[in-house]
Amino acid sequence: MPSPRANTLIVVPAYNESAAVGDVVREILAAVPGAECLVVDDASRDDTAAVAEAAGARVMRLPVNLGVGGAMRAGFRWAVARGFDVVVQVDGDGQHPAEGIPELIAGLAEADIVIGARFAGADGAGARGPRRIAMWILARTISRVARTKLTDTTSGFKAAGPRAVKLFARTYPAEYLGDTIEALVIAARAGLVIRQRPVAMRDRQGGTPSQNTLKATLHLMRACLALGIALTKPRQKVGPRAPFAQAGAA
Ligand SMILES: Nc1nc2c(ncn2[C@@H]2O[C@H](COP(=O)(O)OP(=O)(O)OP(=O)(O)O)[C@@H](O)[C@H]2O)c(=O)[nH]1
Ligand SMILES: [Mg+2]
Repeated sequence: MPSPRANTLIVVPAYNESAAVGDVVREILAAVPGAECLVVDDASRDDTAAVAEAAGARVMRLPVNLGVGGAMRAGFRWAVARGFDVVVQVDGDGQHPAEGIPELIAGLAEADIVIGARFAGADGAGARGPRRIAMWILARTISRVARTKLTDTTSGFKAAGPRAVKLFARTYPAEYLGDTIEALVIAARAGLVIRQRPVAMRDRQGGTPSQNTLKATLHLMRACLALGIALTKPRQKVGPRAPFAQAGAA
């Protein structure tokens, strides 16, 4: 009998994550038995690919660095080509505890995309100044477009059901910041149902942070600009939502 998770692919975009990615893969395979884990190694300069493979992941090595969006699009295409209809995105630095994955997958019973949202401060409550304003603009605008309250729109911890997987294999934005903001806008404007579930997140478990506070603030301000541009693009078409009984079996 096939495992209940046999059609679930966990995709880990990874760039120079050899310090953490091994534990990340082992934790995923233990938390979601039957699922397959694909690490998309985005032309890392360390041995991310070898470490991930040794931990039990399938590994796709990109010859040039495409960024998280390009890596995720490659992951979604890989998923569609092999018949996976659920894709969960998990960071390679250990910030997303794998025990939260079944909860996100369970949420796909009512939604096409389930975002793992950090509890506090995600909508700007704990931040100050321009950072807070940028987070507030993102949360408000995307909530309106998605017709649901979303507080953590830049979260990289997300589950995509069958309609979203097909849409994203075609259109997942590879542009700068596209992997979070624009992907949600494309999905919402195509009529997909987006929901969030609260999840715990940890500190990065090794490797080097990609951003300091100033960079993170600039990143959020650019995200607001990217949001404006995403809203001007044509809408994508997707088919009707089919019942998705398997996802409920957590
Ligand atoms: N494919 C790909 N993945 C990347 C790239 N840069 C970062 N990542 C991965 O994307 C995920 C999130 O990146 P992080 O650097 O952890 O970003 P963050 O969580 O916002 O910030 P910190 O953890 O504080 O550094 C991790 O799994 C990274 O390895 C890239 O250029 N390409
Ligand atoms: Mg991180």
